[in-house]
Amino acid sequence: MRIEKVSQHGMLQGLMSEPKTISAKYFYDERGSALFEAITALPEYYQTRTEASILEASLPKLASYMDRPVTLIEYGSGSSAKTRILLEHLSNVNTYIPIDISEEFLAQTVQQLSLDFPAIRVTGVSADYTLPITLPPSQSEKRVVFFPGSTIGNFEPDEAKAFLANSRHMLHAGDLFLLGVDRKKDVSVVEAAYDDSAGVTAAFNKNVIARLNRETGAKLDESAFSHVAFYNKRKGRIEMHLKVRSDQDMQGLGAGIQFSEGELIHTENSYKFDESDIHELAVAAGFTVREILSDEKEYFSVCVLE
Ligand code: AVI
Repeated sequence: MRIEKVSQHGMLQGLMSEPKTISAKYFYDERGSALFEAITALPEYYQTRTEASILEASLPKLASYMDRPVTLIEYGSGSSAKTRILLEHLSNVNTYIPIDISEEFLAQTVQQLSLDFPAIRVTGVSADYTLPITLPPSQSEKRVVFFPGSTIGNFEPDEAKAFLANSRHMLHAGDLFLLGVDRKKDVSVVEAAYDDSAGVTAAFNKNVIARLNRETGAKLDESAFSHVAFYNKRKGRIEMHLKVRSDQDMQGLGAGIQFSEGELIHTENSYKFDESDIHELAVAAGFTVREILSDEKEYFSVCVLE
């Protein structure tokens, strides 16, 4: 009976397992998405600004790869902030297809970009980009997929390979895949990025408890969970967890699920990559690595895959 009830909300699935998990996809409700935007501007979260600086510094190089009319396709485009750098400077991009799950957000982005870039045809596709997608027809000769932000790091290694391999199927010889990846580096730098001094990442992580309360009637005490983030060196990933500070019983749809003091709920993995990881991933998915563009400290890379 309880299992039947639990299956009514996806967030509860992982809470039935041992150890308990909540899929990272549940971070991104309206508040979670706003908190993530705030994370990208934090001093400790170097990823976003570093990737933008790599793109800016690499524009001539990127332009040389885009020697023919290009359709730029972006997975999980959000506000398309980084893409603006490409749209502004890569004159061969004549079509831009942002793909995002949030239809409302996408509509706003498409409207604004169409005004800002009247020469570029902007067609939004509202879809879950991890599933097969049919793209609108385009007249360009070359397709370039852009998947920034090291979102690939939130996939498990096998999922990442399968996802890239699937994406490759919609590309033809000479098309490109631009993949943003966060690099392996000093542990203290990575851990600070996931446990910032202003507590924004902690709020982002704990927002899933608020969401459980709202959407399943769980009646959990939000202050009874604390944010934990650490680098797992063996697996090459940052792990985020919620630590239970005092025993809690869920109400509502998840009635019967109990949290014990000291228990960890695993909420996210964020894999980091060195050069050999990048090659292994690309080759397993059927791509060739044309070039790895990085900042001076090699904190982040934009990989040009073909
Ligand atoms: C979206 N993704 C690439 C972010 C990351 O760094 O793994 C999500 C995030 N989690 C905590 N801070 C940011």
